[in-house]
Amino acid sequence: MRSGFATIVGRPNVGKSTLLNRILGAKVAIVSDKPQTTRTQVRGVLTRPDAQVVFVDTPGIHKPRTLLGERLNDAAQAALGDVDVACLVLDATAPVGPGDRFVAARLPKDALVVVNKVDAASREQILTQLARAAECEFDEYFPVSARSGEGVHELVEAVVARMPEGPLYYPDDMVTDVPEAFWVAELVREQLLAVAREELPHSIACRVTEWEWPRIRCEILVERESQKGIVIGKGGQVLKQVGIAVREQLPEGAFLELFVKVDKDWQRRPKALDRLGY
Ligand SMILES: Nc1nc2c(ncn2[C@@H]2O[C@H](COP(=O)(O)OP(=O)(O)OP(=O)(O)O)[C@@H](O)[C@H]2O)c(=O)[nH]1
Ligand SMILES: [Mg+2]
Repeated sequence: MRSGFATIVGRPNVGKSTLLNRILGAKVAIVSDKPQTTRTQVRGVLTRPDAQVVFVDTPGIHKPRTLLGERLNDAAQAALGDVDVACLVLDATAPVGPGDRFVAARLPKDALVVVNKVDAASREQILTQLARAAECEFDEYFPVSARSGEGVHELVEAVVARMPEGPLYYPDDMVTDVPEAFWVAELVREQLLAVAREELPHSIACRVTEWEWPRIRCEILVERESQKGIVIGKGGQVLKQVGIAVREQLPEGAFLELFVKVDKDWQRRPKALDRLGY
């Protein structure tokens, strides 16, 4: 039996969480087209007869502008200590830039490089990205599409091959350690991210405050009064659609209550961040 930990890192929006979900064949991390979607480490457990790999998805490493940003970077950085394999994810459709090099500089030399989104890139783009990535002199390179699954099998085999012999760290039927209430709050945030624009995605936080099955109460925090109206929508339309979309992903019978609250500048306040688990 081989077992161990593999961390997935990269700058925001390169597709780390999509990749984690694809590897597991299950949705354990929320995804959006806005940067800084992931705000905590998310563990996804892949168990097979010969191996167990705990994949750790992380927040995209970026230049922080708020305390939240600093905490996101810290969470990603912390996930790099004491792992068996580090996977650096790059976006095949965007040039390798200073943001990627900043992350690369923090990785061990035996990291695996994943060039993601090959479904949306030309052959030329993919080759250029691989050549750029090769300048960092890492061990192995994998062109993949987290969206279609192309190349993901090869990546997983390479990760498994690098795992040392070891015990099961998690029960073999466990796919993630994300607590249920936290997950529901994430699903609500995912729906809001899909409709939010500009600064709003960063200003939204969600927290389940009551769980008396089938009744779940989830608070949506925004930072300013003006953002409240956008989240609620005309005649409550936005909230209503969010509720419908989230309920579809919950066990039948769930009764979800959504409340919007202004928590001024929560992104910059240590206590507010602690309370949210960031
Ligand atoms: N075309 C294409 N799009 C992808 C692929 N993987 C991810 N995406 C898209 O890229 C965007 C970002 O995906 P995420 O998985 O949220 O990216 P992330 O790296 O986890 O982002 P952060 O959590 O913000 O750091 C989403 O719109 C995804 O649908 C891929 O293989 N192909
Ligand atoms: Mg993510």
